[in-house]
Amino acid sequence: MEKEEFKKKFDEKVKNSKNIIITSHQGPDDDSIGSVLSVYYYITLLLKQNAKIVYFSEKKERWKNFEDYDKIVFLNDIQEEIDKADLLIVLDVSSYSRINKKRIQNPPYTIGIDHHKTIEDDFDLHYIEHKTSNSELIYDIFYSKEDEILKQNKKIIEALLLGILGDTGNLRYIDYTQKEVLNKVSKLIDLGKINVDEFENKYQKNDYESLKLLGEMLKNLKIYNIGDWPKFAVSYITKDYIKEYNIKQKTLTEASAEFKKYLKQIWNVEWGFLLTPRTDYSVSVSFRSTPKGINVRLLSEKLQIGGGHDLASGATIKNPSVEESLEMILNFIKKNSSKEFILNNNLNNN
Ligand SMILES: [Mn+2]
Repeated sequence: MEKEEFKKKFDEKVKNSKNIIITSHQGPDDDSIGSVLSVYYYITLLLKQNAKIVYFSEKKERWKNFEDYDKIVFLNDIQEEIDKADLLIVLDVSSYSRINKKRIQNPPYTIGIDHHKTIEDDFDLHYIEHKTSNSELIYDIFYSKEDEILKQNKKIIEALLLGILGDTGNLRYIDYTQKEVLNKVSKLIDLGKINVDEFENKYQKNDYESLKLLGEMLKNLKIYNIGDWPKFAVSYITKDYIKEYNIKQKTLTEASAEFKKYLKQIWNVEWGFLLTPRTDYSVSVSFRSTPKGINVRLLSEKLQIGGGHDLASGATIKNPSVEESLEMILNFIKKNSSKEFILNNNLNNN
């Protein structure tokens, strides 16, 4: 379906609906929040209809400086809201099971906009196109010809930028086939008179505790050189440390996300992993690799602890001890050759 045809049907459906719910995947990221807000603005400001944004998720502080973030309702179960709706709009995901605790039952007419390759459910009206972000796609469909509206409503520009910058890692993960996103960002920051540094400072923040914990991860960082394996980096946080400093799960998640970037940023080190304790007496392992490193999906599969992508995988070891879990992985590496794990540009990153 063409963009224009989709937009026409979308407008028509919205105008004929009384109770519209907008949602996205649980555990929202910047693109998810940018998507729901920018579609909410399209419906309320341009189509002059009412809509409600609901999430099955916990509310995060991160977006508190965005206008209308406080209008988003975060619930432990959104089925009841969906039962009342006659139109459901699902953004940045195409699945009835990833938007609620349990799979949505008896959904009303559903419209989806998604930039991902994996489509779990076919919605009644669906627009799918592979773009850097769902927010870029929303700009293409609803706002590319609305310069005046954007100029008058900086909050729409900020929602779109939030999503685009989020899924492109502040425009770092763009390849030449996606170069047109730069023109769109250029136009958006011009229309909104945006100072990018100032804008990013609205929400790209860490808690003090998370940075202190990141410091502990960096302190524990070690480089290993074993057999024929490419050099690798390892760090960990022990259960004792978590207990002693009363580290919250949220802090651990935030610090881990920040630390994982460093695993790929050391000269001559192409892969690595981070071990952290879980609350359920197991240990979580996050593997990262560069294309010159090893297939970390295969490694976690061979260790029989997890899976994921070739360059990023995750695992759970059913042992409460971080130290013993590390020993287990190191023993496997010592006993096995790296041969079958070395990446030969046969990457599969879907
Ligand atoms: Mn996205």
